[in-house]
Amino acid sequence: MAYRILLPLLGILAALAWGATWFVNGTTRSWFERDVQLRTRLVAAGAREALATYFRAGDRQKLAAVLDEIARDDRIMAAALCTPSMKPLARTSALPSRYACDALAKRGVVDAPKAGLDLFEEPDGGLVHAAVVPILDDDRIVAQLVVVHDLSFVARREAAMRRFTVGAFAVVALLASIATLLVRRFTWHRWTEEILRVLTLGRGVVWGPRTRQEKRFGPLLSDLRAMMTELASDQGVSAGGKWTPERLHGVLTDSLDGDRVVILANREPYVHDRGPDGAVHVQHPASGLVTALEPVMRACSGVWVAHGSGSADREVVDRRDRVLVPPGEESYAIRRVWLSESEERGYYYGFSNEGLWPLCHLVYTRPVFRVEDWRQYQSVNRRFADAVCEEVEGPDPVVLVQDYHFALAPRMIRERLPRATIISFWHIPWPNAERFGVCPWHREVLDGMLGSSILGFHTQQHCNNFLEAVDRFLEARIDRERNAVVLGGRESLVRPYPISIEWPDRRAATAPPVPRCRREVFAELGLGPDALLGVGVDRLDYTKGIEDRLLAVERLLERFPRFRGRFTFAQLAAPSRTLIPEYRALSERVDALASRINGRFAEGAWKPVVVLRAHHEPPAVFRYLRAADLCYVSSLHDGMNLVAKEFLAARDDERGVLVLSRFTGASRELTEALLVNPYDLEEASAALATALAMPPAEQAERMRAMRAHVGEFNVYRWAGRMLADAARLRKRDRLTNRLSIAGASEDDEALPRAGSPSPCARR
Ligand code: ADQ
Repeated sequence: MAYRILLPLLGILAALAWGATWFVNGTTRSWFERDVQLRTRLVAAGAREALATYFRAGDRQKLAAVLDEIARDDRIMAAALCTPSMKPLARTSALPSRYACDALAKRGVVDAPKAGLDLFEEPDGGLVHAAVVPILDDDRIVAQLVVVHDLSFVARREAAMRRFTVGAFAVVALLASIATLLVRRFTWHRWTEEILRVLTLGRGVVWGPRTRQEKRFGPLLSDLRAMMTELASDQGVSAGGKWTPERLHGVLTDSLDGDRVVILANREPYVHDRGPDGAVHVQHPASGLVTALEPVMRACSGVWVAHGSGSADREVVDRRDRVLVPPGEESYAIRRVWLSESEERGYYYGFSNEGLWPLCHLVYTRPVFRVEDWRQYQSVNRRFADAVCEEVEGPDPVVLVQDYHFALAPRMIRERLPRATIISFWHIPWPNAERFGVCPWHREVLDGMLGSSILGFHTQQHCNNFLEAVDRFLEARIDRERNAVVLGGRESLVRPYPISIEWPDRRAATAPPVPRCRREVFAELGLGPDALLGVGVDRLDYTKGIEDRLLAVERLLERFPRFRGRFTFAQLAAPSRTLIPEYRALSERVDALASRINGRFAEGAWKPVVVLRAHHEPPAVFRYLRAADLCYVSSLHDGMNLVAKEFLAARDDERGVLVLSRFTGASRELTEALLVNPYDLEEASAALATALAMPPAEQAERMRAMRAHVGEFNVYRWAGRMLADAARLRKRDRLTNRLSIAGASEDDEALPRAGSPSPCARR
C-alpha cells in the first residue's frame, strides 16, 4: 500500500529538484553577470583619470602599467587599451588573442563603441566575459578599455549548487518517505486533541474539569497568544516599506502602547539668544545629534531634557523650566537644566570634550583627565537623571539617553526607575579596549552605560569594541550570540543602529532650485559662470580633518594646473568648543593654512580657498550644498558624519560628487562615493580631480544609488528600529513577570503585577 503514496511523492520531489536547480542556476548566473558588469564599470571609472592623463602624454609604458594594475584583481584575466577605432595601444601579457583590439573589431565591437559590448565565450569549456568601455576625456571618447573577466568560477559554483540542491532534495525525499511510513503506523489523533485542549484553555473552552496545573498556565497561555499576534505586527515594523514620521509614530502608539519618549541630550534643539538688536532669536545648533533627533521628536512628541545654554533661554521657559517647540508648531517640550560656569567647565568642556572626545577618536590628540572634571561629570549626570525622572509619566517610561555626555545617567535613572526602558545611543566611535583603559574611570563609565536596556552604536565595529572593553574590565557575562551583556542579573543589548537624516528632507524641499542656488552662491563668492566649486561643512573640530582637506586642495592645484584659476573650495566652519585651547589653536592653524594656499595660487580676483567662519542656519548650508560640484568630507575619524548624507539630500538634481573619508561611519554605507584616506594627499587630490572631471551620467548614477540608500535608511528607520527593539524587550519582560507569577503559589496573590502603576521611587 505504501508504494502508492511513496511513488507519486518521490516523482513530485524529483520534479521539484529539477525545477529548483534550473531556477537557482538561472538566478545566480544573472547575478554574476550583473556583478561583473558593475565591477567592469567601477574598474573603468577608477582608472579613467590615469588612462586619460597617460593617453594625453602618449606614455604607453604607463598605460601598460595601469592595465597591469587592473589585471591584478583575481577575477580579471587581462585588459587592453585600444583607440576609438579599435587599433591596439597597450595590453597585458595574458590577453588571449581572440580578445585583442583588432579581433574584437572584427566581431563588430567597433560599430557600437558608445554602448560598450559584453561578450560571452566558452573556449575549452571555460566561461569568459569581455567588456569594452569607452574612456572619456572632456566628454570625448579618446580610447576603448577592454576588460576580460575569467568566469570559470561561475561554472564551478553552478556545479556545486547543482550537487547541493540534488543532495538536499534526496535527503528530504528520504525523510518524507520515513515520515509517511511512520504516520501510517501511528495515529497522532490523541496528540492533536491534547494540544488543542491546552491551547483553548484560556478561552474558556474546557473539556472536563480544569486542573490546578491548567489554571496556573492559563494566564501564560493567553499571553503567549497575545504575543503571537503582537509578533506578527512586529514583523510589519521591520518589514519593507518606507519609514516616515507617521510610521514611526505608529510604532510608538501600536508597539509601545502610546508611550511618549523622554530624550536626554546635552545640546538643545532650539537655543534662544538675545541678539545685538535686543530681540530674542532662535538658533538651530550645528550638531549632528540635533540634526538627527529633532525630526524624531517632532514625530513622537514628549520631552527633550537638555542644558539651557542660550542667553535668553531663561526668559522664555515656564515655571517648570519648559518651553514648547518648534516655534509655531509646539509639538514637544524642551525641559532646560541650568548649569553653573564651573559645572559646565568640568562636565562639558573638561571630562566630556577634553577627555572622552579625544579618547574615542583616533586622531592623535591626547585626552586630558582631571579628577575635578570627573566629579563635576558625576554630579551633573545626577542632576540630569533627576530631571528625567521628574519628566516621566508612570513607572516604566521609554527614555532615550544621548551620547558621551551622559555615560553615567543610565545607571542613575535605572536606580530610580527599575522598570524603565532606557535606550542609550553613543554618537561617536568607541575605541578598542586597550585605548579605552586609558580613562582612569573606565569601569565606572562602563557600569553607568550598562544601566541601559539597549546600547546603540553606529557600527558593528564599535559594538565589538564595547563588548571587548566590558569583557576586559568588568565581571559581567557576555552573550556573544545575542550581543548582550548581563550584569547584576540585568541584561543590556548592544546593537548597531547607523544614524541618518530625515528623508524627504524638509530643508531640501524648501530650498530654491539648484540653478538659483548656484547663481547666488557664485555671486557671493565672486566666481565666474565657468568656475568649479567644492564645499566643506563642519564644526571647527580637529576630528573633521579640515587642515588635511585644505592640503588636498593645495596638492590638487600643484598636480593638476588646469584647475588653477577655476576651482574654489568654500569651507563653512562653525566655531565650536572655543574655550578649549586645542580648538582655538586649530582655528588659527586653519586660517594660516588658507592664507598660505591663497598666497601661493591666487590670481587676480580668484582665490582657491574661502573659509566662511560662522554658524550658518540650515537653509544657508543647503544652498551651498546645492551649488557645489563636489563636497569633500575628510574626517580623520567620525562616528557617522551627517554632512555626507545632507549633501545627497540636497542634490535632487542628481549632480555633484561626494568625496568621502574612509574613516567615517558613513563610508560603510555610501560605497558609491569616491572613498579616500584623508591623510594620503596623493589619493585625496586625485579623487578631487576625478570628481571635477566626472561625466554627468556617472555623477547621476552614483547619486541615484546613494540617494536611494539614504531614502530607505533614513532617521525614522534608525529610531523605529530602536523603538521596535525596545517594544520587544518590554513584551518579553511582561511575559517573564507573568511567568514568575504563574510559577508562584496560587495563594501568592500579594505579588505585584507588571504594568501596575507605582510611584517613581525618589532618592
Ligand atoms: P557632529 O560631530 O556634530 O555629530 P555631523 O554628523 O557631521 O557631526 O553633523 C554636523 C551637523 O552640523 C550637520 O547637520 C551640519 O549641517 C551641521 N553643521 C556643520 N557645520 C555647520 C555650519 N558651519 N553651520 C551650520 N551648521 C553646520 C556627532 C558625531 C557624528 C555623528 C553625529 C550624529 O560626531 O559622527 O554623525 O553626531 O550621530
